[in-house]
Amino acid sequence: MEPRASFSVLYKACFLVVAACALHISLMLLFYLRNPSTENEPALPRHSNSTSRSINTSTSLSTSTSTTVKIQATEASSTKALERCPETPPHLVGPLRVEFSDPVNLDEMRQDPLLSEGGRYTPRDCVSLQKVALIIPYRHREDHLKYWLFYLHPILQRQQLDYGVYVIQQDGEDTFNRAKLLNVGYAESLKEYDYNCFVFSDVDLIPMDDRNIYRCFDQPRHLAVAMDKFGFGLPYVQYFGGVSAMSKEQYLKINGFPNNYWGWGGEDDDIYNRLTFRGMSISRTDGVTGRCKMIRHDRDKMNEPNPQRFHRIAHTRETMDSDGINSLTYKVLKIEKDKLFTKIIVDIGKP
Ligand SMILES: [Mn+2]
Repeated sequence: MEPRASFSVLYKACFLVVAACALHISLMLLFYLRNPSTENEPALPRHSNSTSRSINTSTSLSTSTSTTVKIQATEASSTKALERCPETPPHLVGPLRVEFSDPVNLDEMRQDPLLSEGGRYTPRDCVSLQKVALIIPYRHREDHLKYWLFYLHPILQRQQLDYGVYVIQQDGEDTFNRAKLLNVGYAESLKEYDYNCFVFSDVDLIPMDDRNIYRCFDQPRHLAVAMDKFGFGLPYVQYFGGVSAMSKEQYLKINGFPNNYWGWGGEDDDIYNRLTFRGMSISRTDGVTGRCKMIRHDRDKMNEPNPQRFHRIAHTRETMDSDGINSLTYKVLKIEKDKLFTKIIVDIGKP
């Protein structure tokens, strides 16, 4: 081939390549000018990706935020959803078998995870209608206390009470003073929790029907309605002994209980006088639901019938404003926490 011819071929080829390139560039330019965003095409997916990721992130963030909000709402609504317990507790069983012949074992009860130290219990599935302090005046009655704890804890739990058990032990061997110990129980239990109802129970009295609810009512409540020792009836209509319940307001309205009834008897009649003098009356359940059993026992030493009781009962009206929770003095010697009760050992002086 001639060099000139080969040059011409080369020239043509180069021209074609340049022309193709020019066409390509101009087409590209044209395409770009018509649709500028296309230039970002390689970037776009990343950008959109990052946008969508950031959207995702913010979505997931907002999702997680809304989840948190939802959780908080659920928590709030679950506390809100924890409704007041019903007026009639749903798990009551009615008449109960109460026997004092076989000894009781409290070990199993002490394992109860629903009970907390000091004999405290709060229902988990609803908000209890009342905060109840159970107050037991006490001395030398260990066996009776075992039965009381054995029978009462399950009953009080079925009754859906937010409760605590306080055993108020009179220290020393001087004459027993039930009413003063009850006053101490009122004052001491309130130091631990905002109780609004107080059940004052002898250690040897066990209800035979869990429908007799150990809480407070519009009027002071008498709970030992039909004791076996009185032939399952009341010894007299005004009887307010054994087990009774008063709201904080009712208790304060009568200035609490008398502090100067040393020995057996009379203090419950004084309390009855107080509540009538303040325009209140006794509330009770019926004579069947109100049945209860007393653990048979000999009279305690240093709890002889109080010979002054009749004289004192006759003067409640004059004495009640100066003798009561407003004049109570005592000294706490020891506070013991058992799983099933709080024992407060107290020096209340002597007659
Ligand atoms: Mn008794």
